[in-house]
Amino acid sequence: MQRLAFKMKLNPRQKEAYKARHDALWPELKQLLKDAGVSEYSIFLDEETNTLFAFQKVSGNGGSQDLADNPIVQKWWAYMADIMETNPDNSPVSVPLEELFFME
Ligand code: RM4
Repeated sequence: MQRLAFKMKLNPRQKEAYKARHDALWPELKQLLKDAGVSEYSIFLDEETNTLFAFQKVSGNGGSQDLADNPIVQKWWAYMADIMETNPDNSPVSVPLEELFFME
């Protein structure tokens, strides 16, 4: 099991919309993430910079941001694109973060 973290960018004044959409996460996306080996997936917001900090455990070769070929993920990214910084394919701009400390 590997721990992954990455940051993304939320558009200004979109905290409520972002949280509401995630509170209603599509069941098919949740199942897809679990089937891909993603667990303990949380996303935090730094309101000062609108930076989203994502953490997840992964049991496979990649994490949530490595599922770009999946149509459900593509549909979700298109759905979220209006409130996030995205790449031309609607994927959220995601910057991997290096773990410097871990305590059991
Ligand atoms: C995020 C972003 C991620 C996705 C989660 C569920 O806003 O779209 O790629 O894995 O939602």
